[in-house]
Amino acid sequence: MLQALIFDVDGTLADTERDGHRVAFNAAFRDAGLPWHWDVTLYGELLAVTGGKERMLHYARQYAPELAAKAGFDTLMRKLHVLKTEYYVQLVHAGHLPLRPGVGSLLRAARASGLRLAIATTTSPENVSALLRASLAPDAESWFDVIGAGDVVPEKKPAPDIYLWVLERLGLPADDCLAFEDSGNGLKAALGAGLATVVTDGEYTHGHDFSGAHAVLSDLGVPERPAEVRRGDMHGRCCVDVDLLRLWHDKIISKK
Ligand code: XBP
Ligand code: MG
Repeated sequence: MLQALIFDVDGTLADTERDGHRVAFNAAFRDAGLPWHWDVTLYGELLAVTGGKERMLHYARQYAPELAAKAGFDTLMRKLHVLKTEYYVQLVHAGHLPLRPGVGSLLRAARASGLRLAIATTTSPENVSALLRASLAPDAESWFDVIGAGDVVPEKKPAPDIYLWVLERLGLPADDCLAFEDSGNGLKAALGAGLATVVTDGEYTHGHDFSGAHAVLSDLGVPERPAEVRRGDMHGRCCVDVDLLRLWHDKIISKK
């Protein structure tokens, strides 16, 4: 029986990358006096590397190899990431990163129907707390039984580690849950943990390989603007509500 919904954060709960994380990275680079600037296009390419620290290291090795090779570079990256996270949290608290369509209503309805909620994300815990408080509700962190974020696991997405970490702490088998993702890396991670997954793609992930997803939608949909079904057993447009998720889950399990 469906017992829990597990949500990715960046790109799934909210469109946080282009106008959130990317802006925060550039502000940190500026403060550090680094001549680095990640424009919208370059950032879309760098998103192939999950984890902000890992993304900066990847960029430095490619564009500033002499700096990356210097002693103390790792310490510089960690300090830079702390600064970036401060800027990102400020952006979130300023209300610049609203939830995607249908996310708030689905979370509230799921909670009211007794479904458990969890988060499995590559982003840093501070970012999750800030987004839930600013964009969902001041007490929203307590809505989630488990929040798995950032460095709590050695391997980030597309490795399944964060989803396995969350399932273990939920005390549930993957078959009793559904995952929600926005990217190819995230889908791989969820599938790797045995989770049936609903994808809502975005500007940076449209066109990713979503093989294995139960459904691929433009977003979760709202009555005044139902979501576009890009792939799945529905045609046209839909709004993802608890009843539909239970129907999908029953279909998935019956095919096992
Ligand atoms: C997206 C990520 C994160 C963010 C930046 O995470 O890969 O690294 O881009 O956040 P998800 P940090 O889609 O799994 O939510 O700088 O805190 O890593
Ligand atoms: Mg994501």
